[in-house]
Amino acid sequence: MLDKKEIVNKRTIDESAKPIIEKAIDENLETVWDRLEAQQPQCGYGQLGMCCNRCAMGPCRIDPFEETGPKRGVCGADANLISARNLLDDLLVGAAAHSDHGREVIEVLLKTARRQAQGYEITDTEKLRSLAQEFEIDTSKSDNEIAEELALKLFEEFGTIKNSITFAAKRAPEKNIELWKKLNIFPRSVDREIVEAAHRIHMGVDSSYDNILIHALRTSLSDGWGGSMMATEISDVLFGTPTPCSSYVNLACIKEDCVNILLHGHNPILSEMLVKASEEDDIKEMAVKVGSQGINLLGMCCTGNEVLMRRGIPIAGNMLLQELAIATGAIELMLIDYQCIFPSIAKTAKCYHTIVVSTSEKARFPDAKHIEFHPDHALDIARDIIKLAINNFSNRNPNRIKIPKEPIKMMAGFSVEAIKTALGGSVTPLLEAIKSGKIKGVVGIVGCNNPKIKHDFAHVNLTKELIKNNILVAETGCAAIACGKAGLLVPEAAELAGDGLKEIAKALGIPPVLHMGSCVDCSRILVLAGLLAKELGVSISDLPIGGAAPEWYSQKAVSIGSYFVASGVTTVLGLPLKIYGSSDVLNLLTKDLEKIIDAKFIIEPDPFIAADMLIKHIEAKRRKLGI
Ligand code: SF4
Ligand code: MSK
Repeated sequence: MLDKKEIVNKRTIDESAKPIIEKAIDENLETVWDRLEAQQPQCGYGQLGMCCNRCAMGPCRIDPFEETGPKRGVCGADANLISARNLLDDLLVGAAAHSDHGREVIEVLLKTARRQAQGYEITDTEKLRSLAQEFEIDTSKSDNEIAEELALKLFEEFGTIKNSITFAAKRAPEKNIELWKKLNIFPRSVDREIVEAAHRIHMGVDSSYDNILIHALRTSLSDGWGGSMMATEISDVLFGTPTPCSSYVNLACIKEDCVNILLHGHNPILSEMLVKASEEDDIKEMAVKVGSQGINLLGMCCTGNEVLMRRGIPIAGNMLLQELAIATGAIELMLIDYQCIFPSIAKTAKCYHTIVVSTSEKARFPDAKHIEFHPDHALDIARDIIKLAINNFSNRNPNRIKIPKEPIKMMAGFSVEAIKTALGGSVTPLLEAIKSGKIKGVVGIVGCNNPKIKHDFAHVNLTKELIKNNILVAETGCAAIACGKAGLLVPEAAELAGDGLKEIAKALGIPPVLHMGSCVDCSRILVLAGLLAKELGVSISDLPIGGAAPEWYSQKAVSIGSYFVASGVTTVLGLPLKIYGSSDVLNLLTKDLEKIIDAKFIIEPDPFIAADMLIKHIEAKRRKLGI
């Protein structure tokens, strides 16, 4: 039997989380780690991807090891097919989640252009105009006219008329496009690929596992170069393209003397309005009148990353900290939009005074107060939500408040544009540094937390190993928050890097680990890779780069990992895909794919071994390029 300290140390490496995990244990608060424990042993068939619940003849399961066990489902599907269909099912959900988020941002752009959205404006007109050029829109028009036409054209990226995703056609290197066309995986449109994926996995449609997996690559490309990229770009147009900013991270960002409002989920469209409303004088006065020192807005997960990147709003933590933030007893209100929010979060909040406010019509949560977001009166909604938080300040129980001590400084805001600016206007100096060997390569570390892995352990150790070996790391999502908490997102962290990377980071005054944004902002990593490859005249797969999702949990991460691989970026997953029941599917994704697309998945939970594999991969790519 482990004692409390041992339990805490087994769960996380985050020093700000440890005292709150202890508090949760003392207060008998159920958290994600308790629920994981209660689920043990988890279903072996499920872990191997060998159960199918797709139709009413099932559920069926395949026993890949027992000689006498069933080898086909009732319909005749074998282990390969069941596993591939399950994987595509996961992936299409992830691609849909990113892309539906993108669509909502475009809807706000359209309403903003038509002056039907309260509180919104076009902030980055330069990006608006450069996107207009990509979409062949006459730029002599007014900003609002351009924005309206652009929004309507972007909606077509979801439909079936154009048959080609514009960003993929215009931003990917020629060699990638040629290969995608040859393999018939060039993405045609966002909705088409996702709906077709859902169609293919119906019983009696696509019954060839490799054909299903090929379509999985196409679906993921429609996310990375489509839905996610649109979400990123249009959020930049509306709220500003990020530039480097300093802020703070971890649970110590919660302030005992302030009204604390936590912004959790993924879509910045309402949270941006909360930031705006929180700066209004009457709102500030109201917060002081209830005895607080003011309003303290805090981010969590990727809504947090969005407002961190653009507004420097401090971020309280990543996915596994959502319950712990509430357990500090000092959160007046948690605003949730969608994705990565525990369905039980409002039940957790009931143990404290925290009000959880759900805002999306498509994401209701039991026990949460629902205040539905509509862009036409977004600012009024934001004001009402803040007032609700202010009025809840007096309901705190001071005896139950515990906030850890030290917030950690961090830098964020490294959009591709900001990276280019830091380099003097183009990516050429980065390429020169790569060619000279001062920077050996670049790895994108992305994705979530998962209670099956010690919280933040894999993110932080993989990152440290890579920078030590002169590999620049670009991060998004919960990975970036993990490394922020570990003190790796400050220029001083250059001291932990190898000599070459240290020299460059110091000269530019940047961290050796660049925070590039939220999950949808993995598209920024694609854009950067595309620019580097185009400048060298090669395919993305020729570059000395890699990807990793060391602690992933989400279907969105399946899609991200797949569009990295489909774009030519070999990617390490720290948790296995559910494909181990089928050696053919496993071989295809982790071996044979390399012959087809010059990139593959690597499954490796140990961050030190994963780092070694990525370093070797990068060295091999360098040798092939002759650098
Ligand atoms: Fe079983 Fe086939 Fe139905 Fe899946 S689709 S549940 S394997 S009968
Ligand atoms: S929030 S998808 S846990 S990164 Fe984007 Fe974090 Fe993964 Fe959600």
